[in-house]
Amino acid sequence: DKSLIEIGVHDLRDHATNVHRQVDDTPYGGGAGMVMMPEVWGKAIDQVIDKNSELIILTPAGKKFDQRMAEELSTKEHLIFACGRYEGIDDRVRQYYQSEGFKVREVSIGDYVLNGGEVAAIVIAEAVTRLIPGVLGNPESIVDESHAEDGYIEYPAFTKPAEWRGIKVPEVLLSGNHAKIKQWRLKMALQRTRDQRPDLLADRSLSKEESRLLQELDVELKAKQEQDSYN
Ligand code: 6GU
Repeated sequence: DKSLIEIGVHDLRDHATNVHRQVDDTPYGGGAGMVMMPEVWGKAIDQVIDKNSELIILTPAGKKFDQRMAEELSTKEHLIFACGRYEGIDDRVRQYYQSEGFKVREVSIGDYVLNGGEVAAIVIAEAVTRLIPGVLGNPESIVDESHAEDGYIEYPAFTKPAEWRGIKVPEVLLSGNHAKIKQWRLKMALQRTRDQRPDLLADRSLSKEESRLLQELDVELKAKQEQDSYN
């Protein structure tokens, strides 16, 4: 509506070179599966590429997409997503556009296998476009979210009512004590990160307060385990 972004979708088969509209063929060297033909991809890409374009080849063999990459991509003028199917795209497509001076990257959205790169392209498009100024309603929520600069998972959120199906909102959030609330949120963020994403904590140094909060959590966990062993 605001013309902040423009997205086009293209059918690879429109660029097929034979009557069967074939886009894949058997792999040189043998083996299972089919490989996408370079000539078909070349014709398709040539039709949309210009000097501002960067080519992104979606493949489970690519570099893993993350928020950093989303931020970088959000500054680019034009992205072409080439969605691979089958056993992937003939590698000469990557080689050719690289040799022509284009930035080409192979990107994966995670360690699992999809049938094709189409859904991955949609995932990346959503993560990237929401970072473009003017796309998101409230720019502040960009800074405060999970995977923002601080590298922790976000703290849990609550809204009204203060009690729902017998479960109360943590008292501190109703206290109006903003320093206490900030500290509680950091503690919850640390706890969640340690429980769900220990990999995020592994390679970073903690501040004094963060170490203290984690120790507090350890003590609370031990106390809870003792309690549970009685019950
Ligand atoms: Cl980009 N493509 C496919 N086929 N599988 C994936 C992927 C991409 N990212 C994760 N798994």
